[in-house]
Amino acid sequence: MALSQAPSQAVSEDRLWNRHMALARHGATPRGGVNRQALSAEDIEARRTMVGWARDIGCSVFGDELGNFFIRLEGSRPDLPPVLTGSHLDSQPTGGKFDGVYGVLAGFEVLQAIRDTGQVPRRSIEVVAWMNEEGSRFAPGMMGSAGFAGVRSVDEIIAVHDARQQSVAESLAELALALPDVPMRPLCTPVHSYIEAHIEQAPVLEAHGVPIGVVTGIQGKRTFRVTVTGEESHAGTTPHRRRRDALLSATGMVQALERQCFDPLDITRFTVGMFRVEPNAPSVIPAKVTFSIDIRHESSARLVELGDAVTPLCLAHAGPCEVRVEELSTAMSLEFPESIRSEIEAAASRLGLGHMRLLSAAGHDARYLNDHCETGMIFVPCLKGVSHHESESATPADLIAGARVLAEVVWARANDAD
Ligand code: HGY
Ligand code: MN
Ligand code: MN
Repeated sequence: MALSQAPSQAVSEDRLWNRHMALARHGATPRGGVNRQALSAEDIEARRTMVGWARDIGCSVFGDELGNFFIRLEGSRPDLPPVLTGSHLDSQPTGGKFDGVYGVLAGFEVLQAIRDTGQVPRRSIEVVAWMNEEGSRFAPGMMGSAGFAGVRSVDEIIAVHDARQQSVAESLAELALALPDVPMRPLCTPVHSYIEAHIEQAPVLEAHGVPIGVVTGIQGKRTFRVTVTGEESHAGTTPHRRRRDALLSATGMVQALERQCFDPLDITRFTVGMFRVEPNAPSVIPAKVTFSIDIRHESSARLVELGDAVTPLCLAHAGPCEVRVEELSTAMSLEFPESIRSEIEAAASRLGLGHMRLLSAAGHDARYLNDHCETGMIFVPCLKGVSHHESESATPADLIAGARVLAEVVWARANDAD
């Protein structure tokens, strides 16, 4: 292997694809998707696989108290803050093989390519798998990156419970028991810059026939949990005038919120993805309904208006029930620095790859790194823009193209003069 070969020329399309298929076995679903929720047994096994791969190429691995997982390629100046890349390994319950995983494996492919060329970067380079980006098991998502960046406290994060009342703290203890040979290090270590590669999860790149997305920023997002409390009673003997039906009140709230968020320009994104009825029995009037709200908009001002209307609307439709509205996360629209955006563009141009700038409608851990260090994102197309679905797909050629651009940017930043 030529020693002076650029890492972007040493990445391997087959190796990258095969690693995606190997990790997809952890939490594989019968319909070809992945259910690998945060800190689940499947998530732990995917990490175990990556620990093996990392050690096979001479990299070291680390964890932190929030379950973030790091793979480190030592540089000639290990005292300098590293260049960080990566994403997440956890998935939605009916997730796909590429959401999050691509950023972790593209970063790892860059490390292996650098090793294969026999070169040593000046700065160390680390690949991270953030804990619980998706927020499907423990809400809200992006816990690992938010904790790393100091946006959420450790105490707040580890106290969150899943639907079976298991806490993040208990799950982190299970992780530590399962992978005892992954050394721990302090939560927030200095970082020179962070670049995350991700599938676009929307159809823009595919529609334009462009292989590389230079991500300009991430649209804002506010999430809520609403708890409606009524009273269970007999479906056959309880007259309407005596009912405190939590489901009727909750559905009234959802319809009112949908009307409030209706947007003729179709820019507003309003979703109730989780709706839990208790006791959920056909002949019992629902005593309690818990539902989620996910509102997104590229205009922060509009997002403030929409989010601020949630509580008054829920109260107005409570009827005979009580209602509790908790805002779980509040994240305004953000822009990535021009410095990294233009480096990604220049890298794509050097490699002869078409590229275009676009805003991310999906959320990413890069949100929280953006206030911590110079941060940027690289998108690659996915089939029909479909994601958070078991049919999520991408092509080996698009995946390796993104990895080449990532290699160019990471290698340049790891060898910068300052
Ligand atoms: O919901 C999101 O935007 C991310 O894919 N978890
Ligand atoms: Mn993701
Ligand atoms: Mn996702």
